[in-house]
Amino acid sequence: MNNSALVVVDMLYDFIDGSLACQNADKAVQETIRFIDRQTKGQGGEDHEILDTFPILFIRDHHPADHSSFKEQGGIWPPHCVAGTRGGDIHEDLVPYAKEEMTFDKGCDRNVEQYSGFEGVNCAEQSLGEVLELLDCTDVFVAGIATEYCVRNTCEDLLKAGFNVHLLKDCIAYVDYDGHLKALQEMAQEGISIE
Ligand code: VGL
Ligand code: ZN
Repeated sequence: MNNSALVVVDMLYDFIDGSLACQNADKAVQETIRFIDRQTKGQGGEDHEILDTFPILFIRDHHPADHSSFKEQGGIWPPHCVAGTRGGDIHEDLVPYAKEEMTFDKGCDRNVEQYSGFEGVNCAEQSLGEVLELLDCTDVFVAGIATEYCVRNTCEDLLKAGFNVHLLKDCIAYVDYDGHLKALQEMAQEGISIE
């Protein structure tokens, strides 16, 4: 039997309307909600047991204020997703789906750039990969921001760990359109299913 889950990568305000606002971000958020509704609602639109039957895991870029990836520290990015600021918060339309123990933070160590969310950790110090294993997942759907960075690195780590990876192409946002297309093409060649 196939067990599916959804991983939502970095749908955080700094990547949507903040310091690192990405193209297609608003649409990606709304399409992600539509995808969730399709998985979790019956034909009549009635709510099923959303979170128990279809796990939704959230990744958060979650940096200290002096993270090494920031320009002032010699990195390449403007400051973004600083822990405790609005820029690091999950979009409000997705908050109803985000359980604390299903929320995984990455980039918390000032010295480490961590694009992949695979080793992000929840409030119980469990990693995303560990929780997907505990849930007996075989198939992981991925939505999020940004295609070329966190989405790609997370998808590749999931694939390496043996999951079937389904990247939802309407549910992702990007820094650069050409970079996005190139990343999609390369991921498809690697065995990630673009849907
Ligand atoms: C990301 C830039 C900087 C990402 C994180 O999650 O895609 N991009 N930090
Ligand atoms: Zn970051």
